[in-house]
Amino acid sequence: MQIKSSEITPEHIYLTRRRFMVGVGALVTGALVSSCGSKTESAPAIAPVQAKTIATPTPRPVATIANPTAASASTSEPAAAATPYVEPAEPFASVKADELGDALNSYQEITNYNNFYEFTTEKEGVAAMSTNFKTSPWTVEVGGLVNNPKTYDMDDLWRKFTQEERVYRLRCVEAWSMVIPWLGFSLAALLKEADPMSKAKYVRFETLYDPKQFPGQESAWYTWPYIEGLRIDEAMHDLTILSTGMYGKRLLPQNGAPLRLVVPWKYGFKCIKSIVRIDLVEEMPTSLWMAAAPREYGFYANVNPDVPHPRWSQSTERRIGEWSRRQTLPFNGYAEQVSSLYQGMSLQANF
Ligand SMILES: Nc1nc2c(c(=O)[nH]1)N[C@H]1C(S)=C(S)[C@@H](COP(=O)(O)O)O[C@H]1N2
Ligand SMILES: [Mo]
Repeated sequence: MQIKSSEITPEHIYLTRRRFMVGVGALVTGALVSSCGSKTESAPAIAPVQAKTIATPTPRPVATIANPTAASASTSEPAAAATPYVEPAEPFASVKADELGDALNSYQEITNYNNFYEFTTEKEGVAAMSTNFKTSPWTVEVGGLVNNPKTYDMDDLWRKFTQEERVYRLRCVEAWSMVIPWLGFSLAALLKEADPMSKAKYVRFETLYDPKQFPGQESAWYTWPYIEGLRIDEAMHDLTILSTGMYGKRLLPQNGAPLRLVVPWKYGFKCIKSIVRIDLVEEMPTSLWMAAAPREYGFYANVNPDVPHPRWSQSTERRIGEWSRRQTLPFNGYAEQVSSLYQGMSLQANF
């Protein structure tokens, strides 16, 4: 698909076409939607859970988009424009490719090839090792330099923030990549609610620390828990989301359930999984990878074909499921949206 750059809006970038809300209001809306018999070709073949008894093969109650062309940026959109979220029985995405025309990776691929060192360093072993990981109850504490600190449980987050489908490329620093249809909400919306103080300059994220569930946390090679950070303007950028799901389903443990960060223009290790704390801070946080190997992993970690990792080139990558390598794109293909964040900064020095 060719889009003139003048026509590119954030909406075109991640192809958001579906928005969801949950809760009582949503369930009522769901009933209305189904009784109207609205359906679209691209809608998931799913029915609201509580409507099971009346659900017949046709017509299927669906999560339609109120008005795809009028859909606007996530943070200002009233929740009322969203459709009810109902977890589909089968993985579902409303598009088949990203905005560059690259096909989505399969649900199978995305859930069976993972980096999650709290479980194991074996990518193909994470899925099996994480099946019993306890994601409920789960709370996320938002605090630090904010006027409105708050502890959310996952229901609060699902209910309060409109969930959107966002198709992004994920580029691991190890030079492989995937195209993933995430479900999630704008981090900016959460941060606005927290109301950062003016001296807050960075956002610091922390993964659960629980060696009983995370055997990898017994390893002394790393400083647990996993920590990541963003500059506050990076955190507020429209492309940055907290993900709650993937392919229309709630996140599985191997992908960072119940809540993980997704910052598509940075290497995958910035996308911290299974988050329990989000703090606004004054100083640049030291991430687990910065602490482990400061010469190899910097704070910024912007995808950059021209800045090699000390031990390998970053100019090409292997898309999972493909044989030949592809060129790596500056900022993972999101340069137009994010390069202004780094104006006047050396991308070599700030790797
Ligand atoms: N807590 C935690 N978050 C993490 C990691 C990890 O080991 N622990 N690995 C990172 C790396 S290196 C990558 S590439 C992505 C992989 O995400 P995926 O398994 O969902 O594809 O998660 C990132 N987030
Ligand atoms: Mo990675």
